[in-house]
Amino acid sequence: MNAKLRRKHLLTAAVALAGALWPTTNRCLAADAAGAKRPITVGFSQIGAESGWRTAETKSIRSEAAKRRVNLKFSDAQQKQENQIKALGTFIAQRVDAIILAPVVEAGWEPILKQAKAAKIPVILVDRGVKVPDDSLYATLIASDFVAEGRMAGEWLAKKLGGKGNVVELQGTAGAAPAIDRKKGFEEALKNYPDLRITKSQTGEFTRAKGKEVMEAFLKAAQGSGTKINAVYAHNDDMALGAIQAIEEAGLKPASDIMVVSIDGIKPAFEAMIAGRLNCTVECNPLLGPAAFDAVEAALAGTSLPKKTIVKDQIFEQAAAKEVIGTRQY
Ligand code: GYE
Repeated sequence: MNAKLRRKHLLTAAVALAGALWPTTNRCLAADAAGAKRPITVGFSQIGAESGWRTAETKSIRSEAAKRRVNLKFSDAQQKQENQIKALGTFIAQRVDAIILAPVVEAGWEPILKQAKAAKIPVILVDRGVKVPDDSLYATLIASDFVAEGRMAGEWLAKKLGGKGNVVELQGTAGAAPAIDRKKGFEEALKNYPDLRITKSQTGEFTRAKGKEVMEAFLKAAQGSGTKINAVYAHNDDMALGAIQAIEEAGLKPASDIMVVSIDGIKPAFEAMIAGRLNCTVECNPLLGPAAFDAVEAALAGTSLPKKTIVKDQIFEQAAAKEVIGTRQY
């Protein structure tokens, strides 16, 4: 090898070593010479677009990423955990700086989260929690207290029905934290009212179409057996809106013949309350973008984060809908 070629090889090796020691992606939002923030890359694994809530969450994360000049890699899992696991694998292979994950179900995350941890990529959980034996597998969880939401809905309904009646329940996605916890909270509230019972309970997968379909089946069964349905409790507004349609198509009046209470507080729910078709909604705030990227920045800066940040929610009744709708952001 001549001297020129040897010099070239040495230079290539030096560049490769420097690249390994100082990766080109920044591990924090450091300021450059002009004082501007240098961009980081964040992978966001979203569940899908099953509800108005979900769309609002996606929008909030996308717009906050743009505002902070974060390079966002967005992946839509179309409700499938396997797609989310694949997306996380790709993010890890691409050596993103951080991952934001909205996990569709609670179970089954340990192996992929271990891979992220081994690659030193912090994972920020938004909106839904996971069940893992070691909570160091994620940096933090930013979510509402779904048990409290279910309890609020249950207490409200119990009062409205004077502690008596038959309730049918439309559950969210099977195995999802909000479906498990909203059921739990609602049942807890009903424990104090032995004459108020859940007579039917089935998943409506958090969608309008499935909510309608399941409610149609509930109404048919009730007609067949002669049992009256006094109320519907839906784990989200979209399923409630589907159920309302089914009730109307069956010739009944939603919100008076059959009470309807749900969770999320999206604008269409407020419109339905104003139109007298829905009785009550418990808010669940989807505008998680700012908090999610605050957490990303803190994790990359090595600041310790609380394991859980609870987003505060409140309940809205039909009577207040008109006054409040103008202030709703989603
Ligand atoms: O309530 C529902 C959505 O995970 C809190 O998912 C979220 C839930 C929300 O599809 O509408």
